[in-house]
Amino acid sequence: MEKKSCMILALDVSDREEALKIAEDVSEFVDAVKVGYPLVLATGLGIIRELSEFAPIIADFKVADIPNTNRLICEQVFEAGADAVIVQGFTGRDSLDACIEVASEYRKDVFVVSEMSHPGGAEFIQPVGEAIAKMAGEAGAFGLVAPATRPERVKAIRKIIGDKLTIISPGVGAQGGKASDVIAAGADWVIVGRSIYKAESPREAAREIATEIEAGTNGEN
Ligand code: OMP
Repeated sequence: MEKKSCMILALDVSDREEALKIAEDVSEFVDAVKVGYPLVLATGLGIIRELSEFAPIIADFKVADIPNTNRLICEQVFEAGADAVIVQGFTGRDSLDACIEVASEYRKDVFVVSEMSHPGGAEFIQPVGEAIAKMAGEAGAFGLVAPATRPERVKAIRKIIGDKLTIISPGVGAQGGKASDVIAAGADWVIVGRSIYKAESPREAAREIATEIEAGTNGEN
């Protein structure tokens, strides 16, 4: 995934035509499209290959099972054409290793959730977030998912992992986070869903956020 706009679209719509239209309209302003349960359960796994025409695809299935089941899930995800998969880290090192083994067989990437962006993310996963981040680095994951709603946590996680892993960060817009703040805190990419796909013009909404990120990274705000 090439770093240009520093933005990933979370395409959580449930209609195939709408999904394809939005992906095409915003492709100029996003470096990847994240596809998860809402869209895949509504339209089928084949949507991954259709969308890959517009951008690299991150399959967000937050894989969280025993190693054998994780392996079977990841095989399906990569056979379907995804470029990366998002997995949970709280299931432990053996479960994560299974995902990373499959990803390396397919020459694909794994992102590990280290802390979640919603208020409930502070209840159980935040206290172990830094340990998960450290484990993900040791296991050879490509990157982490860390919350744009708490840029100070992204900063703390970045300190632990150094430059070893990339950080993708959801929670911008609808959940209250600001794209340029979390990029300044150490995230490589922001993940944006509703603020783009629910906008009257998804293309204009994506353009605005991309401009904000660019201004922020140039030290203009
Ligand atoms: P919006 O809140 O609509 O911008 O969407 C955020 C996207 O990021 C959704 O697809 C969420 O499922 C996802 N997400 C979070 O919001 N918080 C997290 O902690 C982790 C994820 C994720 O793994 O992508």
